[in-house]
Amino acid sequence: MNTRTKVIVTRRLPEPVQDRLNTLFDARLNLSDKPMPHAELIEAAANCDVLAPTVTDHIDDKVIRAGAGRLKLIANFGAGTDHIDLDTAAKAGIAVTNTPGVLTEDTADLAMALILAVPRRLAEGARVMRAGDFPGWSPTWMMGHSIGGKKLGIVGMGRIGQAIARRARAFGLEIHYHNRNRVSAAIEEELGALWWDDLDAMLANTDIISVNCPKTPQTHHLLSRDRLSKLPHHAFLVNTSRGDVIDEIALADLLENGSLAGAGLDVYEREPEVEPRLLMLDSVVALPHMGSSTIEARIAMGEKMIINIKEFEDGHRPPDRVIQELT
Ligand code: 8YV
Repeated sequence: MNTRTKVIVTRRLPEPVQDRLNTLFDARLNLSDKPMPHAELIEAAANCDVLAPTVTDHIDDKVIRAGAGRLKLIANFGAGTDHIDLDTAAKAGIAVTNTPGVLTEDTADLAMALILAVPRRLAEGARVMRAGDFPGWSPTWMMGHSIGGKKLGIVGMGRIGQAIARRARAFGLEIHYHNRNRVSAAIEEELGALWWDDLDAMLANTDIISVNCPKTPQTHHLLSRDRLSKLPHHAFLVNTSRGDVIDEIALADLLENGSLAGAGLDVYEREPEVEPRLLMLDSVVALPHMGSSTIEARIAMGEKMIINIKEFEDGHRPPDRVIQELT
């Protein structure tokens, strides 16, 4: 009888991670990388000790209940756990872990790239070149907006928000932030960051907004149509968190009618679907959810996931346990 811990991984992971999983556990990998339909997730949950999903898997109450009995741990590959029904998992006594920290710097780099790319019209310029439409230099052509001296409003000052603030300071941006809890005075001082208790007031006073809060029931459409309308018309909006935090249709409406100057988006409300108008506008730089997509981050995420499984298997408290208050 096989007594090794059975781990089912829902997507293909970098080779060194898969090799390590094979060495340590009785691992069932997904070499084709085809996302598992809901019925397959249910079947997987019922037949493993550890399920290792990613953001593309909807681990709802049905999947979790199917696992009740054998399934002991959901070891997510990724930091966000909004795709997992944490409440049902807690009630079923199934632990959940994630992989925070190791993707912070890479995600912050991508956010900073969008903060630069949208006002400076980088994607538009690259499209012009590719189309062979460069008419030669002109004093008034392709004018964007300066970055230095602008006010950056960070919505969600966790690890990634802070890492963006560090980068943004070097580009001469003024740092403003809104967060449920004010960060420590030492961090505020280091980042030169000004806390706004009132999100609406901050939005009305910033030039570039960066969304970095997690998706929770409280942050669903935090940037609603009403809030987006409070942004100055010259404002740019960047989202590398979760699409659901912004009302995507309202965003497209406001960009289309010029009530907002531009947007840099890496995440969408209904991935992989994207509101088509966002892909047509020159003022939008749209990326395919690639914030943590570096080989270094993805291997580190895999290693973190494996450490969580191993510690759990050995009877220890896994380092990245996601704690859910029971409701
Ligand atoms: C990951 C992310 O690539 O970690 C997260 O929460 O959004 C991404 O950067 C993805 O979640 C992998 O599951």
